[in-house]
Amino acid sequence: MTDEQKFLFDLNGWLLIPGVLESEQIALIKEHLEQLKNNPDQLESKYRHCYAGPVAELHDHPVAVDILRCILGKDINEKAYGFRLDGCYSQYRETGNGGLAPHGGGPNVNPNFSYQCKNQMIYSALTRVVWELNEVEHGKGGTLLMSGSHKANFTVPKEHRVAESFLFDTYSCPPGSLLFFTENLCHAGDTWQMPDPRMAVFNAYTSHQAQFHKSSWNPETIAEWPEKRQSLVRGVWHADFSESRPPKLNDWYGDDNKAY
Ligand SMILES: O=C(O)CCC(=O)C(=O)O
Repeated sequence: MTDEQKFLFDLNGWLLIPGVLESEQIALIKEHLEQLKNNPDQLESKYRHCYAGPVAELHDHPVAVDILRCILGKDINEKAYGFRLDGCYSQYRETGNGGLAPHGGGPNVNPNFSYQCKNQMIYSALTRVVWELNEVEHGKGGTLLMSGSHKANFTVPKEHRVAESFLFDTYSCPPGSLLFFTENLCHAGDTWQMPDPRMAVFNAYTSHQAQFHKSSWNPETIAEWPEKRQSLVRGVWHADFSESRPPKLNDWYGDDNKAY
C-alpha cells in the first residue's frame, strides 16, 4: 500500500483501485455468477456458492492482500493471514434496481465498526472489498460513500441519510476494479443506471480475531482452496495457552478450527 493510498483511505474511508483484473478472469467470474443466477442446479453443490469456483481467486488476490495487510493486520506466518474473510455475497442488479438505504457513519464503540488510525497505523475493523465486474460510470450506480463519516464525531443527520445527499461521493471505473471501504463509513446502494447489470462481488474482512457475520462456508468448497486461502475462514481466536507456553498460534484451518 503506497503512502498516497494510506493517506486517501484514512482521509476518505474508501479507496478505489481501477482495472485490477484481466478480461479473461472477469469473464470466468461473470460466467459463474450468471450460472448461479440462471442454472444453479447445473453446478456441483461445492461450486453452487458466490464465493466458490473462479470467485475464490479474489479472496486473496495479491492486490487485495497488499491493502488488507496494512489496514487489518499482517500475516501470522507463511501459512496464515492476519485477517479473515468474514462474508461474501454477490450482486446482480438490472438497470433501474435500487440499492440499500444509507447506513453506518458517525461515532461507534462497537469494535467491529471502530475505525482507528494511530501513529500512522490503520485499523479498519469490518472492511468491505467490492469487485466491480462491469463498467461503472460516475453517478450511475456505484456505491455511495460519505467520505470522512467513518470517523465523524456526530451522528450523520437525518437530512443526509438519503441517497440524494450532496455529501455522498462515488466513482467511475472499468470492469475488474477494486473498491475498499471501512464499514463504519456511511454508505448506500444507488439506483443502477448502466445498460449492463451490476455484477459485483462483495467480500467482508475482519481481523483474524474478530467476527461479525455468522459463517456458512461449505467445507467441500473450502477443501479445494490452497492452505493459506483456507486460513481466511479458520476459527476466530489468536492464542491457545491450553497446551503450551508459548501458546499455539491460530495458523490453520480444519474440522477442529473453522469459523461458525
Ligand atoms: O449496493 C451497494 O453499492 C452498497 C451495498 C452495501 O451497502 C453493503 O453491502 O453494505
